[in-house]
Amino acid sequence: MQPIQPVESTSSLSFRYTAESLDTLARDQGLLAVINFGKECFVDHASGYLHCGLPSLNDLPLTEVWRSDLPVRRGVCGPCHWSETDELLVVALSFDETPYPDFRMAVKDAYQRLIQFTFDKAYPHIIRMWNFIADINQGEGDAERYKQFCDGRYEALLQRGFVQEQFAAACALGHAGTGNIIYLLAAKTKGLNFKNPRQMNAYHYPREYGPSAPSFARATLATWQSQRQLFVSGTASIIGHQSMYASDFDAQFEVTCQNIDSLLQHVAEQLGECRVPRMSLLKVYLRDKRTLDTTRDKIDRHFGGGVPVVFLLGDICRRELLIEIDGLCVL
Ligand code: 3EB
Repeated sequence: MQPIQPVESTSSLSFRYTAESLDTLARDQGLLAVINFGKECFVDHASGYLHCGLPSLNDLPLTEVWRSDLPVRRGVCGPCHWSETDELLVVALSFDETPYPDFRMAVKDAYQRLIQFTFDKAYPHIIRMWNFIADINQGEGDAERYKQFCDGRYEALLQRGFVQEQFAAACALGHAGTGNIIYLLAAKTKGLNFKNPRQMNAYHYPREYGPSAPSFARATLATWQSQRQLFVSGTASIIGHQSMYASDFDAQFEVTCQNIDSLLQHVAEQLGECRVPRMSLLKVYLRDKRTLDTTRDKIDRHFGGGVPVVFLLGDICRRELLIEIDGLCVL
């Protein structure tokens, strides 16, 4: 009798939160990205490590690590730090707006460079965009920095020929420090974008939210050689286009979780899956660190206790929103 062969599974892309030292991590040949939590917001030009500007509220100092079992190449190209396998590309840049006439122009230039790079490297399909922005709620009316950010991102995407249906999953959070960082995950093959049945597509938000509606999808499914991964966008207490329960944290938490549930159910239906998938990795953004203790319990109760989660202190892009959750779902 032949012995049963163990099933070798090659991971195209995996994510974990770890307390390992950066020196230990650096020895991994398959490293695609290292994301540090903390007040600093920049791409470290020496190591390529990303610093997102949002302090973690977890007990252990965690770092986020992306890796692949496939051969990884990495490099620097102007302001862009990148890493790639044969099927995917990670590209990051940090920027300072001082040389630009306004924040919108700085964001537009950053996005143009990032998109150009994905085209040049022939990974034209954006799967997920992460945006960490200084003082995201600063400025009044259309001059609010988040609205300027939406303008700049939209103009760059439009100029490079993207249409609404191609906008990928994203998150956009603010921090109290200086600097802005954007990083993208892009692929050789197209992702599949999803709407949330409880929410209006963000790119259809009415004019009251700013001159350019936010350019993102509620979730994007990436199909890699070895697995399918659903990237769930930042999700908050918004029904339709309206923020719900402006000053009630507990109610916002409930609406946020219901929104994620309805998204996952919708995705399962669309894909013909008989079971609704569960979240595999979570990020919880809190505007006020005093809500941490209650949130920990609520997260365990809603998503189950075993899901890796980081709690980050950050500003959600609408002033009245107190919590946002995003994450990954391995299908
Ligand atoms: C919302 O649903 C909440 O502008 O990239 C969530 C995810 C939000 C992404 C973005 C904004 C973004 O409108 C905010």
